[in-house]
Amino acid sequence: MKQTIRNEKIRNIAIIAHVDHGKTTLVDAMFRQSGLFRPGLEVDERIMDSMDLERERGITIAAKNCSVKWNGVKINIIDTPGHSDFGGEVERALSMADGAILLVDASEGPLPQTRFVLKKTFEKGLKVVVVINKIDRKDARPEQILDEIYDLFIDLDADDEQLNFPYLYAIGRQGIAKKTLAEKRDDLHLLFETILNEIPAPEYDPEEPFQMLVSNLGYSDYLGRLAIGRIFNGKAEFHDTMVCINDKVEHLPLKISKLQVYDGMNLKEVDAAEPGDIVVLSGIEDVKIGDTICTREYPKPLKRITVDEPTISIEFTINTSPLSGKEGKIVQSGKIRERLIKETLKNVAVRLEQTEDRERFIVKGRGEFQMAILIETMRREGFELSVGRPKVIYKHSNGTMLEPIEKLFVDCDADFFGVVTEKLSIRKGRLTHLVNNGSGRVRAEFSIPSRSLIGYRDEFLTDTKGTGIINTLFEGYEAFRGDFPTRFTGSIVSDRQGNSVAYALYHLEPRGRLFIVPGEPVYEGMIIGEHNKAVDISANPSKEKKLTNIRAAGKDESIVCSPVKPMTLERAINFIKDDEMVEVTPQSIRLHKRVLSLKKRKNKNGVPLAF
Ligand SMILES: Nc1nc2c(ncn2[C@@H]2O[C@H](COP(=O)(O)OP(=O)(O)OP(=O)(O)O)[C@@H](O)[C@H]2O)c(=O)[nH]1
Ligand SMILES: [Mg+2]
Repeated sequence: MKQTIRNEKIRNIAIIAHVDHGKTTLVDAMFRQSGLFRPGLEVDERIMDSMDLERERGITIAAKNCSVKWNGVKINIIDTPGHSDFGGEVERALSMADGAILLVDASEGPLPQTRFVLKKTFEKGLKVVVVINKIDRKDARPEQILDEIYDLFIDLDADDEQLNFPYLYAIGRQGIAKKTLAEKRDDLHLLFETILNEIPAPEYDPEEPFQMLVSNLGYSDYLGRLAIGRIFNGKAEFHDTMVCINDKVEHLPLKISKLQVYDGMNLKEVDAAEPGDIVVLSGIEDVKIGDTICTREYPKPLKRITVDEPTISIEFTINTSPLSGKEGKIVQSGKIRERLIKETLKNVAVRLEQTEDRERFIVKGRGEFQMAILIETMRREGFELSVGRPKVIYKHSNGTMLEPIEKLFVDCDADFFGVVTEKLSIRKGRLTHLVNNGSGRVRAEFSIPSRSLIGYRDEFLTDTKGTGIINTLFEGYEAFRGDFPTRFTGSIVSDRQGNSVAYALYHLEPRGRLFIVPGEPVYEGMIIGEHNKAVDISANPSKEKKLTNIRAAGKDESIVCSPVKPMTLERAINFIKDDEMVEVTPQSIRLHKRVLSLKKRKNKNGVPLAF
């Protein structure tokens, strides 16, 4: 029998939870208490959320590695995002870990993404430590939440050992973890000790040569491509020659030009790395997530990382509007293609499909928010492009069309529940569970097509006056439930190029909701507003008032246009219909018809052609 050993000097953990349950904040506290910052040093909050968009939105988008030391043991931590669109990041992070810290908000309890991440952890057979977090919340109900967590474990078919999970109560923001609620504690020592005692140290076979699974990629101007992953067996040293086994089982030779390990949130260069550690290795350009790096003599690939299939696709094209090239630096299709390929290398949940048209790409992912973040990142990098409406990915089986279905969890005031149910049933949602305990709030569960939820979140917030909460969980594919209109309104479309003027916009206001303010450039086919009625109308937003020399007393209008809610990228991609697109540049977000010319959009009877 093979003898394996554990490297007791290391622990590898992923921190997982539903969105906002306090993962990144807990990592801050772990940093502070493991002596990473010198006392009195001013440190930003949520230090691991280092990307600009993460800081702006207050959420984690990409999983990131770091490490802390406790009692001579190095704990490699992977902070993961909680938003369901970034679920692929969690799956990738778990491939580096031996255990997970599952955070659950002491008031909200286990939510859909808690279930998703816990299920993934069970599939990987990883040990779980439960932390009931934010027990300082006024509405905290930690004991009840513990019961709910048990129920969730049972629901996910946990075995007896898994059901006997270790748990702690915590206030991550204050850096406190304790075993019982009554206990007085003011630090996280118990959390560190629980990690050391409960999470198994990485196991390896001393007979096996070096094997590393590439779980992430990085890039450095000096070193080029960086392969990030865990060493499953063996040791690696600076200058060693190895091979990288890719998805086609080709062996690509490489020489390790630098080896680094995580030290706090930084990287530290080392001469050699041990089995079980997470390393950043340079020396190979052509490496992909899922590849194995191993020795030339005993090349044995590890199991590749698999993640759930994408369910949403979105079309990217070059910007073809008359204003193209004026605001962005990067406009060519080749550059867009290159950038999208780079994204698929880094982000395992994103796929790229090339179409016959060289200027058109189909990007597939987990949700429209993930797509919006990608587009936003690209526009900040100087790209100009056009994108279509997110579409769900259908499948076919035995002649039936199948579509992705989600579980939708609604929590809202009973007063608003009527309008919510009405809207969801138009969208082919089916109520599957309802709890109305008379407290004034209703909790309900619906089974609903994923396509129905594209753009629904905003509407739900409006319908519940911002007080409702919705969460979704991907359930699987089911038979197509039939069509329904995505939008009940039409578009107000500019019929010419020019600049918008207050006079014209003021007179268009009664027709619907405008997206532009006076003085903005417009072009034929550009959508300048939402029409109240279900059809599109053409308008001239640059029409000036005719000057007359007779002034009727009191008739002179001093025109003040109503304020316009600025169009965000997410709203724009959710608003457009299939025959419309969003033009994205570093400075602007404009909506337009796919066919810009009014003449071409209409057939000879003057009726707009269905696209
Ligand atoms: N009351 C209370 N609030 C907390 C605590 N820990 C974190 N928060 C707050 O919860 C919010 C979310 O915290 P994050 O650490 O960003 O949560 P996260 O789980 O990393 O979120 P995602 O990565 O986006 O899924 C922030 O406003 C924190 O200040 C806590 O112990 N108590
Ligand atoms: Mg976070």
